[in-house]
Amino acid sequence: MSLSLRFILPLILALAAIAYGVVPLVDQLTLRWFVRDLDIRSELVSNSMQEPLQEHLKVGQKKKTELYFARLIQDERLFGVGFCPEGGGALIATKAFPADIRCDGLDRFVDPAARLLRSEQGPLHVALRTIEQEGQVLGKLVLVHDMRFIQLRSEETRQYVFYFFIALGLVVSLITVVIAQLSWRGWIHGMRALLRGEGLLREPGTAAAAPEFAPIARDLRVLIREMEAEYRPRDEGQLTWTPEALRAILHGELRGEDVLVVSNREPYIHVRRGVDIEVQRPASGLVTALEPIMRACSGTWIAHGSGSADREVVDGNDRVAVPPEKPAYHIRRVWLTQEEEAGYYLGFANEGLWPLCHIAHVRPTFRGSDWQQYVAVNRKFAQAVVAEAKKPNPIVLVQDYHLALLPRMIREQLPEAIIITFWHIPWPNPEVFSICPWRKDILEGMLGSSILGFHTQFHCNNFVDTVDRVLEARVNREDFTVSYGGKLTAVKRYPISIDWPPGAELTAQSVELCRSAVRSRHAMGPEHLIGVGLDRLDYTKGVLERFHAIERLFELEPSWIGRFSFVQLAAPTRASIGEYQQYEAQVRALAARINERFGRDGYQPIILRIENLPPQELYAYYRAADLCFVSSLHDGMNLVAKEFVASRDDDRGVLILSQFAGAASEMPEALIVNPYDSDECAAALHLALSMPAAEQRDRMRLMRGLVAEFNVYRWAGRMLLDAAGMRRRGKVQERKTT
Ligand code: ADQ
Repeated sequence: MSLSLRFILPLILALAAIAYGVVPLVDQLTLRWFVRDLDIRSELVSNSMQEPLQEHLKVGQKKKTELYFARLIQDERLFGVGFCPEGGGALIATKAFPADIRCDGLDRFVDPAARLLRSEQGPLHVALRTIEQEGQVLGKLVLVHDMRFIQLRSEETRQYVFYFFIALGLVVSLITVVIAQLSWRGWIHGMRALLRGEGLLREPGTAAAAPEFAPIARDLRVLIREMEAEYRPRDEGQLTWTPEALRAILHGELRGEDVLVVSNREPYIHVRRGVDIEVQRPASGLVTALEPIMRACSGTWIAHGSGSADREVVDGNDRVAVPPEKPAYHIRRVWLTQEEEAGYYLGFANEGLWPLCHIAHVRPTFRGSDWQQYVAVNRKFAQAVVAEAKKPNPIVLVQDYHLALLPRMIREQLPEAIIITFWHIPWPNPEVFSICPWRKDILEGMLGSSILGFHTQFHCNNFVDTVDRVLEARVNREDFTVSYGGKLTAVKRYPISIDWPPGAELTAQSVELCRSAVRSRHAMGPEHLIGVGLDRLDYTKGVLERFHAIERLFELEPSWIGRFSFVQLAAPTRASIGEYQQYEAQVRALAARINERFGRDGYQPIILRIENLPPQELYAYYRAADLCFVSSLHDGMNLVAKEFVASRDDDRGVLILSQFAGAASEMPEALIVNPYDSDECAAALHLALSMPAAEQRDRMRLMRGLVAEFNVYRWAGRMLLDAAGMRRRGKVQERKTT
């Protein structure tokens, strides 16, 4: 309202000013018209008087002439009539005839400008007419018209004109205000739509901004890009990623979201020990990263119930609350028969997909029966996800190559879910992947995901190339998205990492104590140098190549014999698979041969411990070591490299790292080697053993900085932030279509 007033008042004032300017003009104009009318009228009156006046004058009846004149001036506009006889006779005139019109001064009225006379009685119009008879001039007739009526009319006109302009002003103002209001509403509506993102996103099938908003939409897009660019470094560089930061994301960005994690391995395993039930927590980076999410959002973790007492502790819905000491979320256990486990886990996942994805020269085995179990178990997991989802649009975090078909199966039943699949192992090139008889099904299964994550950009590239080769999909290499069957999947890099800082219990014992404990355990002297290797006993980890490199070191630099030992801690894994049994045998045999060749009384060059060790013990080895050797033939990331770096708060120790581990792209300060090249590896071992403390410190500090910043909470946090972004974009889309 006030807006309207502010708008109308100036308009009315402006129009009033115009009116005041216009009125004098109208006055002048009407006066000119009236004078012309009076001239014509005088002409008419004088013409009509010609004959009666001649008659009256002929008989010389002055009286009759005066009476005749008096009758004439009954016309209200005629003020006076006079006659000046030719030859200087006395004026014959009506009573109120103006005194300043005299017969001897009539010539001044010949000029049209002088016909207007301002007398005491007001403005008068004076017209002269010569009266003749038969060619003889009888005298001059003087007709005086009263012009006061003109004044009155002019005033009236002035009023009308003024009111007209005021009314015009009001009407124009109202129309303007109505149009302005309508346009304003339209503009605000368009602007709000724009701010909600409508017309901003350039996605196929979405409406563009109205043309008049195009420049603003363009500016907004630039602004958003700048803000995003500003936000990312802040978020990635300055935010310290901790379990609390993860929780904050969940409470801020994903408040109220239903979060489900699905993995083959469960975060807590219940194992029967006699009459007691023991709770085991598998040492896994994945559990470390995802547990804070589960705790913060009270989500559900769906996993294979593999513990001997798992069935005993679940409720009627196969659920158990964990952690046992302070329950915060649920594990929903999926039960598998022995056949299912053999076909799905050992068979298709670990004899098929695992060697297929790792270039370790172990031939993948694909059996139709394994595949059937793989499909059936993935379906079982999908059913569990659907049953556990509290909303139709949960955020589901699917883990690893055991569950490649799951994303699509979930998508079919929960089309609105945000599914983030993380592939923990490498992705091979299209030629290698094409070996798989079910390559199409696997890719289709994975493309049910909203986001598909790999450790490195190289693996993302391989995946996109494979899709391009195998499926009729639309691949966008600019933003790394794949569009298949009308659904879009973003392929992104999320390098996994470890908890930072490592738990206090892991670094509680000083490096010196750790070193002396390891030396005394393995009967080493006080100056003895220690190398460690720490892996699941898997052929992809390059344990044989590592031992060959140690043998080569002793050949090339025999001075290290007796002064350096390598401790290999190997966790048994997939022991029922023939390939793994053979590998273990080869590792044992090679270690024995090298020990035979270079060992001597009380000195063992390679110490091989094939057993599962608790994290404290692993960290004691990391801290005691002078070097850690990671020689994977192919590895998604390799957490051992990061754990070693995290354990060295003394800034000492050298990391030798395979160029084929994902970690190599993140830690160039390590001594990067080709594990197939035993000479190069031997040289790296020699360099590491002789590296000055200052160089060790410089390299270690850089690597520790990286692991601190790019820790596992960031890995999970980035995925969740992207899921939140996707959800926001989904909401914008929803608004657009409603
Ligand atoms: P893994 O192939 O298992 O993981 P890795 O990342 O090195 O490989 O993790 C091994 C884990 O096992 C480490 O946490 C280590 O401490 C532990 N470990 C090793 N020896 C052990 C022993 N003797 N006793 C107990 N624990 C032992 C897969 C991919 C990797 C990827 C991870 C995470 O193959 O490339 O880095 O997932 O995504």
